[in-house]
Amino acid sequence: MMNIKQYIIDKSKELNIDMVGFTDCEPFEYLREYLAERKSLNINTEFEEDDIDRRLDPKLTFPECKSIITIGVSYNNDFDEKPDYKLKGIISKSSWGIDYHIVLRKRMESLIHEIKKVKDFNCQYYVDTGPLVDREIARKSGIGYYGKNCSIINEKYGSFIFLGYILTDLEIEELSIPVESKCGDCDLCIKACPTGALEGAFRVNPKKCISYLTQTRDNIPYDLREKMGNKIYGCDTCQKACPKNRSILKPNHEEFIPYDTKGYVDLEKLLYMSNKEFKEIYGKMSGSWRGKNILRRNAIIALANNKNKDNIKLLLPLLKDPSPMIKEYAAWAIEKLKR
Ligand code: B12
Repeated sequence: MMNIKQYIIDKSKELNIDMVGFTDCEPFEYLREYLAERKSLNINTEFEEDDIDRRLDPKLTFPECKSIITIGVSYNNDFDEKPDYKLKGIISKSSWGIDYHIVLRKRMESLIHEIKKVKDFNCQYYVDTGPLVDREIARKSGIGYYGKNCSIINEKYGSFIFLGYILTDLEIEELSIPVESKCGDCDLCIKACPTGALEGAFRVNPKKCISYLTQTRDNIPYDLREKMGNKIYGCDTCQKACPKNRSILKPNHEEFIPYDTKGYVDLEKLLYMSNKEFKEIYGKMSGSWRGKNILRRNAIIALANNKNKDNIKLLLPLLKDPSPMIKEYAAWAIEKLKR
């Protein structure tokens, strides 16, 4: 009989899947206390499944689950071409090119298709939006270890990797072996975080994380607005500071080349862009999922942070914007720039 595990590993390579690993479907009971603590401190986010049981137990999502195939795909593309906008905002690497949910789902669909050629099986697959804790599945599957910034770091590809998993009813012998954390004494990520969101090793307070702030619809506290700089979507600071992201493999997958945006937004243009134009330029990137106004809000914060009084005239028309959120942030930004 053929070795299904080796077959999956071989097919993954052919399909441009950089990392693949295998684990069982035992619940991650040991994370229960931490998840409950985050909830009681109100630092869990609106982007995660609320039901802790469902976060921990794969069988509550897929009752027939016997094994999990986990994939990792690098998005650490080199791209240095800067657009010549007068006022630039930054888009994090996780939102370069085509939305990773689509890219990884396609990779997994192709893999499932290949496996079905040799063995019939049932499965469910997820990227980011499933109820389970993706990073824990990746750790258990040997894809990588937790960095002190909480990101999963793969030894060959670093931490700029997206994760996906397939819950299956396949019997897979010889599961992957998790890798020990290799951060050692290094705490460069903790020191680099502009807001102190990394409150300790392996402890991120999402409510202070700039990535969260760029996505939430909640009101952003004034002191944190100031620390967002000109970040319009996501934040790469803790990963850029990480030495484990140096001297690593960079497959430079075509899908994550930021052809449309070059990794930046034109702040001036974004503020007054039509929905149609927004869709054309930013529609394909993962960072557009919260809609145009959230990114416009972040652009207002960026204009306030760049401290140039000339920005006031750009902001004034926004005091009449149909969105109460935009009006409020514009008023705050104008006041801040006047000082
Ligand atoms: C909510 C969410 C966010 C929130 C909260 C982040 C967070 N850390 O929880 C916000 C909006 C801030 C966010 C930001 C980002 N996210 Co996000 N996010 C998620 C989501 C939907 C849930 C995360 C979650 O479960 N958090 C729960 C808490 C408990 O997890 P945690 O804080 O990471 O804590 C872990 C460690 O503390 C560890 N741990 C606890 N105690 C101890 C003790 C020791 C000794 C050790 C070793 C470990 C350890 O276990 C915990 C559980 O995994 C997942 C997808 C999913 N469904 O799982 C993506 C996901 C985690 N995000 C991802 C990405 C890419 C990002 C960003 C890099 C995007 C960006 N550039 O802006 C940043 C990174 C921020 C960071 N440093 O974590 C990837 C991570 C890939 C990777 N290589 O790790 C994921 C897995 C999506 C995916 N499928 O690819 N995200």
